[in-house]
Amino acid sequence: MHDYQRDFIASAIEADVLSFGSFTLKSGRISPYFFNAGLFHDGRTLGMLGHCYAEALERSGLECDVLFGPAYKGIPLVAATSVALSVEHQRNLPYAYNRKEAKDHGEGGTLVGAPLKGDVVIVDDVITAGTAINEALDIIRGQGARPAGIVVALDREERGKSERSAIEEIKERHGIPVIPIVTLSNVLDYLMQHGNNALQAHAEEIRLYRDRYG
Ligand code: OMP
Repeated sequence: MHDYQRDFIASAIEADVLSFGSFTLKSGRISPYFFNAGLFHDGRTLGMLGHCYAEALERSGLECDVLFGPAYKGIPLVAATSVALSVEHQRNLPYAYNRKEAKDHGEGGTLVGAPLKGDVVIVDDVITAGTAINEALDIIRGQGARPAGIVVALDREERGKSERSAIEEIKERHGIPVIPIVTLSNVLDYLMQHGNNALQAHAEEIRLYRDRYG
């Protein structure tokens, strides 16, 4: 694990972005942990998030023309990532995001920001079963652009609708990479190495969940 990944997990635990208990997911599964990126909601942690997404993207070597943040949670993420890419990596990329409801006055439409052209990288929070990301892929293709890859905060390493993980399904079906800042395995390693007894007990529950759905 790199330093930025360790710092990311520590910040997520500190801000309750990564929390433990019993959570019903979008897929209906009951999970012993939940990752709520919306709780990174101040300037320092948003800056840290942008730094981590930019780091993951740079290290992947993935090239693209535009960044896209799916509404709603992807919107601050894509903005923070583009700032970090420009300031820390001298890579000034245009970015865009969508509205959930089409605007019927003013400039109209559902897309805001740079035109979606060429190779587009999606910046999103979490992929579990892959439903949310398929909508974003449709939006990009609908504009005549090409999805080039997806950067996410956490890969939950969970099965999608079939026996393979949702991320494996996306990679295979769309032929694009999915780049996480951290995986569930990174989180488990961190909890076992740096966590107190309570956090290590949560790690055990998460392992059981992974045995069932991973
Ligand atoms: P899928 O559409 O099933 O891939 O689920 C992705 C969405 O689930 C995310 O965009 C979140 O809204 C939500 N989610 C989280 O934010 N964090 C989690 O730990 C788990 C989920 C989830 O419901 O699966």
